[in-house]
Amino acid sequence: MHFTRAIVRPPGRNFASGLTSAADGPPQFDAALLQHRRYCEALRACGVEITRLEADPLYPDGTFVEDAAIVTARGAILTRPGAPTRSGETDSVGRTLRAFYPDLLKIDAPGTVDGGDVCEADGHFIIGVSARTNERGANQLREHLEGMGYSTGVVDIRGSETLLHLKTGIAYLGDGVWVGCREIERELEALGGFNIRELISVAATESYAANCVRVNESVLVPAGYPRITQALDLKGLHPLPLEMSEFKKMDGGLSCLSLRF
Ligand code: CIR
Repeated sequence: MHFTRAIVRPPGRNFASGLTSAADGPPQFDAALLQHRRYCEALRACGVEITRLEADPLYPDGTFVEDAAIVTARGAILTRPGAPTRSGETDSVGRTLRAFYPDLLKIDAPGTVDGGDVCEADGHFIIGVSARTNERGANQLREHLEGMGYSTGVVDIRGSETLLHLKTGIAYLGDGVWVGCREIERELEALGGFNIRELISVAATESYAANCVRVNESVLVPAGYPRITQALDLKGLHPLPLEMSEFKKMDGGLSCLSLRF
């Protein structure tokens, strides 16, 4: 899919008060802002026009905008994030998205969905049931997506100790090429229903880099993971390494920082 737009929200001053399971210490605000700026520059370099939301002190995790919506070529769905402290993030994302998608759909209670649990591969959507996305939410999302003419599949990642979201462990790079950490590989292959021409396995030491993002002719990848970066380069996928250290401290990956469409 060719992207022309992205919605982002820079981290706010209380970013360090968000949710995290990482034990790397609190993120540094100035460094996070700089990393976010570089992320936006990379998106622009890939040909994407950026709409920037204001940081909201009520929502320290609000910079992870991907969790608040599922945005597709045929329509968009506002989620109902699974963490109670994040549920209000959808208000401002919804206001902005309506300018592009007047018929915005939504997930209703008691369903919950985090956008990080939804992975699109050429019109097929894999939905992860996780600690954040429940079965009711996944089913509502399937109905919405299938109503738009897409196909869907569900994978249960609740047994995983390391995957916060489905896309913590996999990324689809187009043309049948996937990136996956070992933990999710088997589930992915068992799921079927979509094209797996090639699966690039991410080493356990580089598992954070499984969350990479294809944006037009490039792949945004976290800096500091030489094996995956080299593998992408060898395949002509144009990796663009971006420093993500401060977002990693808050359990966030590259994909979470934008809604691309
Ligand atoms: C959270 O726990 O909700 C945030 N601190 C991190 C969310 C990361 N989002 C994502 O992987 N899609």
